[in-house]
Amino acid sequence: MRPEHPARAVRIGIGGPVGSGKTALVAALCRALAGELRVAVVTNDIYTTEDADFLRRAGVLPDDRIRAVETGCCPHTAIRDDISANLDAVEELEEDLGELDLILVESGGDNLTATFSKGLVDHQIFVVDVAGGDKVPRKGGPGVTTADLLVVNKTDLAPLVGADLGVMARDAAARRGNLPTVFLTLVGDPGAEPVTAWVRDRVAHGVDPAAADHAESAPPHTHSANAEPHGAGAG
Ligand SMILES: Nc1nc2c(ncn2[C@@H]2O[C@H](COP(=O)(O)OP(=O)(O)O)[C@@H](O)[C@H]2O)c(=O)[nH]1
Ligand SMILES: [Mg+2]
Repeated sequence: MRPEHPARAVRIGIGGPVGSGKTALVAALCRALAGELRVAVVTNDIYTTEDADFLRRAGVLPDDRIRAVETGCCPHTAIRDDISANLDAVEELEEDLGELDLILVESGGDNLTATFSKGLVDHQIFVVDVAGGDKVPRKGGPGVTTADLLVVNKTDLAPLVGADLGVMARDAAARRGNLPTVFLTLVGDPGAEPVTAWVRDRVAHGVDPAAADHAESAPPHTHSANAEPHGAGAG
């Protein structure tokens, strides 16, 4: 399963609105994969270390494999515009722990416009949930339209909130072309089987050497003047 000569760990970003289930998905992935891969996690919150604390309490990984970045700003700024704090956290994990196979970076909860810089992660998962209404995939935005994997979580709640999964599947397909979408319930599928399989596959393919170079040459310390002043969240 492990690539023979990993240049560095595969980095996967997990973004999406507050409360959609990003931390719960990170926990599920750690539980499912920690026995077969060397996994570490970076969490992002605005003013707290809430998500890292949750993961540590849940015991999904040893404490030293979980790092918290306190963004102090809109979450998307820290994953897209000024990624230096996140890059530092990722690199510190690799320095302290030695070779790793997979680093998951959870964004602070944000709106539908948030995406990760390619200088920070190799692949991105965008998590929405059915409780936000079945209109969410139709509304589009870069998270929904361009993420490498779209996860529509909390399908167990669909009957309770009147969300039509067929509509969500149709709209997601229309927005995303050939990019994959999976429907998930972490209540019914605590191992997040389809997402775990997708992540396992990404790790098996390893890091594209060009992407590794790109990450090293990316200008992480620039602070975008046009960062959008909205969308703050703590999830
Ligand atoms: N019913 C249901 N609740 C879920 C599911 N996934 C996550 N949750 C709950 O949704 C809430 C928010 O999840 P969390 O992972 O903190 O969301 P985040 O803000 O995106 O990191 C928590 O209470 C989770 O237990 C799911 O599939 N079904
Ligand atoms: Mg969270």
